[in-house]
Amino acid sequence: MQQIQVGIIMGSQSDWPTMKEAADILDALGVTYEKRIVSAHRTPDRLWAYGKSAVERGLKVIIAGAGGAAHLPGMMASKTRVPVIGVPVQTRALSGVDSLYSIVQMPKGYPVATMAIGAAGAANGGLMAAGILALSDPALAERLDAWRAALSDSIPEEPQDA
Ligand code: RP5
Repeated sequence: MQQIQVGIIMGSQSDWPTMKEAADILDALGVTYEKRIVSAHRTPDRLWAYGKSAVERGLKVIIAGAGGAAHLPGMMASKTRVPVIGVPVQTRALSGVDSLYSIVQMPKGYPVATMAIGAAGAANGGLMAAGILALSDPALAERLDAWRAALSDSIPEEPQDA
């Protein structure tokens, strides 16, 4: 069985449409991952067990998405030294600013690499994880360079009429 490199975790099933953006990027780049619902509030024991075993299970990066009182990324960063990328999920009540503030203001000592709110943040979380892994994986580095070049090439020089 292939070693899982990235853990994509989220606070709720309702976060999956956002976090799938990260999974799609990892699929496109050939990075192995698992996806799990791990809620800081509803399944705290699951959070603890996941964080406690992350290093021994060989995870290299964790992408954690949550919305509202979004404590999952920070709590995971407290429990494991595996780098945690935080994705603030967009909420209806406060548009995800609540999620962003909950994730980004970590106390000194336990960092979370916080992405933008919503789908772009989740996709960038996937790219950030791939970039970290590419430092020690030349084949992945080549695929990531090609992905970036293709995106660049897809941008027209002139705007078109609608
Ligand atoms: C958070 O509460 C989750 O990360 C989710 O973004 C938000 C709402 O969860 P549900 O009520 O949709 O399950 O814990």
